[in-house]
Amino acid sequence: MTETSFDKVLVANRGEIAVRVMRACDDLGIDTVAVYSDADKHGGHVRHADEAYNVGPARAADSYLDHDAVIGAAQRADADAIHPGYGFLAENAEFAAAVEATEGVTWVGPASDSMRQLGEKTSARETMQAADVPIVPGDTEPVESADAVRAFAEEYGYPVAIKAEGGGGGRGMKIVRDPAEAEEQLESAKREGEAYFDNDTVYLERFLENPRHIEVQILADHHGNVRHLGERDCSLQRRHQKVIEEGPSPALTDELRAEIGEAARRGADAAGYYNAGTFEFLVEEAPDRDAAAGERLDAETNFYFLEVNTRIQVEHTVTEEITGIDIVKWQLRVAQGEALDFEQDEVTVDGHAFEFRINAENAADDFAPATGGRLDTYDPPGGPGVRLDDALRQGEPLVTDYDSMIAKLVVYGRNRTESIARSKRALAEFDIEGIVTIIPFHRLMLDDDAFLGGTHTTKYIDEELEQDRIEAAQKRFGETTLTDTEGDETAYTREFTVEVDGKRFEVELEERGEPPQTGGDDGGPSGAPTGGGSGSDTPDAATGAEGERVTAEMQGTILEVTVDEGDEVAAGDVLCVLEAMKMENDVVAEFGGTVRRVPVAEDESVDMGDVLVVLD
Ligand code: MV4
Repeated sequence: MTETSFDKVLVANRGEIAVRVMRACDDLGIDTVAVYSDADKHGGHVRHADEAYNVGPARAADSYLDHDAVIGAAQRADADAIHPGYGFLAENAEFAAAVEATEGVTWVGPASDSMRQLGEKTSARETMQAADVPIVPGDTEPVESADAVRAFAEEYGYPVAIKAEGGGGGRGMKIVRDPAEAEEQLESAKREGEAYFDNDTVYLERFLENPRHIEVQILADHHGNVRHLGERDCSLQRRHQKVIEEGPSPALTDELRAEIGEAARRGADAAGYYNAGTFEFLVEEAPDRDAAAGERLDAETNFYFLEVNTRIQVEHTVTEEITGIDIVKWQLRVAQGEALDFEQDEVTVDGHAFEFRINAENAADDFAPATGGRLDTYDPPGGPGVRLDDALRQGEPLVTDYDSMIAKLVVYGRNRTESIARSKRALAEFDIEGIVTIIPFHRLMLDDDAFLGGTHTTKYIDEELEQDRIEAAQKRFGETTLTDTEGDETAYTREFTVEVDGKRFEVELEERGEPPQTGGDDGGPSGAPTGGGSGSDTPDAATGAEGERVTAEMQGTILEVTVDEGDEVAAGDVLCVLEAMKMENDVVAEFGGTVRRVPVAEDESVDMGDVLVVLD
C-alpha cells in the first residue's frame, strides 16, 4: 500500500462523534467537511467543520444514510477520504465498497470484505475458531428445524440462544428454555432476522445466563501489524444499551486480561483486519466466585468470542485515556497507509477511566427519551481527569430526530478509586437545565455497592436494580426548572440567590401556569439563552428598551430577508437567512411579536453583534 496524505476528510456523521473525528483531523492538519440534514442545520458538527453540505431531509434514510448524497458531497468538496464515525453507515459493507470504488476517495475503516465477512456471524465464528479464539459453544452452520434445536439442547443443555446470522447489538436473538419453546422461538428469530437484516438464516449457541461483557480494542495497519489496546468492561447495560463503560475491567486478573487481549489480536490477524475494531467477548462468572470479597476472574475462567464491531465505538475514549493512544488519529493515519509505530509491549494501560453517556432520557420513566426542550443551561464540568466529548452549546434546542446521547463525560484517575471520586465530583458539577438527562442515574451508580464493587453483570439494571432507587435519585439530583405536576398546570421553579447580612442564600420560587418571562433580569432564571430559537448559529436575542433585538451571531452575508416592518411573527418564525462560513443559517424569532425595525437588507454583509431585526 502506498502512503498518501489527506488534505481534506468528510465526516459522514453528526453530533459528538463527528466533532471527535474533526478534532483528530485538526490535530493532523487536515481540513474537515461536515454533512448535515435539515434537522441539523445548526448542529455542533456543522459549526466545527471547515465546510458543510446539506445531504437531505431530517429522516436519516434520506440524508445521513443516503450513499449517493454522502459520496456526492465528498466529490463536490474534493475530499480525500470519508470517515463514518459510528452508527449510520459505519458498518455498512455495501457503502464501504462504494467508497472504495470511488476514485480519489479513501474509506477510513476496514476493508469492505472484512466488514462483510465479520458481519456475518457464522462466518466470523468460523474464522475465530480456525484462529484458536474460543467461541461461544455452538454451531457455525445454520439451523433449519425445531427438531434440530432440541437435538442441540440434548448435547449442550438448556437454555439455547437462537441468533440471526446478520444479527448483533442485541437484535435477532431468542432464548429457548425448554423443548416446547423451540418451534415458536425459531420462527420468531427468523422473522426478526428477515425484518432487521434481510436475512432469515439463524444458528445456535449455548446461552450463558449471567456473563460479563468485555471488549478488546484493536488497531491494525495495512502492513500486517496488529495491536490490542487492552479491554473495556461494558457490563452496565440497559436493554443492550451501554450506560457506563470503564477500563480496565475491575473483574479480571492480569493473566486473564492478557489471554483475552492476545485472543483478539490473533483473531484480527487471521481475518486480515485493518483500521480500528472491537472484539466483544462474554466472560462466564464462576458460580462460586466471591466477587464481594474482591476476588477476580483468573486464567481458568471461560471467555468466548461474541462478535467484532468493525468501526470506532462510542466508548473508545476509555481506552484513549488509559493508554494515551489517540485511536481516531490512528484510524486516519492507517488509512493514509502509515504503519503503526509502536510494538505490543509498548502499549501500557495506566490508571482507570469511566465513560458516562449523558443521554437526554428520564431514567425514572423507563429511560424515556426527551421529546423536545432546550438547553437553557449547559455548564459542563472541568478540572483534573475530566474530558468532555460533545457538540452542544447553551441555548440550543434539543434535536430529537436521531439518538438521545448528547454528550460523553470521560473521567480518568490513577486508579479506580481516584476515578470514582473524580466522577462523583464531575457529575455533581455538571449543570444542565431545560432537558432531562440520566446524570441522576449515574450519580446513583456511583453510590451503588454492586457497581462500586465491580460485581455487576449485564443483567444488573434490567433485573436487579430497584425502580424506587432510580426514582429517588431522579428526585434528589434531577433538574428543577420544569416539574410536571398533577393536572394540566406546569410548575416552574425559579432559583434566586439573595444576599442577607453578607452571606449568600439560594432561594427557590415555584410558579404555576404561564412560563416565567425570561431575559432582562439578573440572578433570575437562566434567562434568554445566548442562541436564537432554532439553534446555535442563530443570533443572540436581547430584550432591551427597544424590544427584542435579534443580532448576528457571526460575521456573514444576508441572503434573504423574510419579514417586513409591521409583520406579526410567532416564536420560531424565520426572520432572515444569514450566510456565514459557507453555511446558510435561518435567523429565527425566539419570541412572538411585531417586527418594529429591519435595519438590514439582502446582500448586505453584517458583523457579529449587528442588529438584524427588532421585535416588540
Ligand atoms: C449471548 C448472551 C448469552 N449467551 N449469547 C446480546 C447482544 C448480542 N449481540 C449478543 N448478546 C448476548 N449474546 C450467548 N450465547 C448474552 C448476550 C447479552 C449481552 C451481551 C453483551 C452485552 C450485554 C448483553 C446483555 C444481554 C444479553
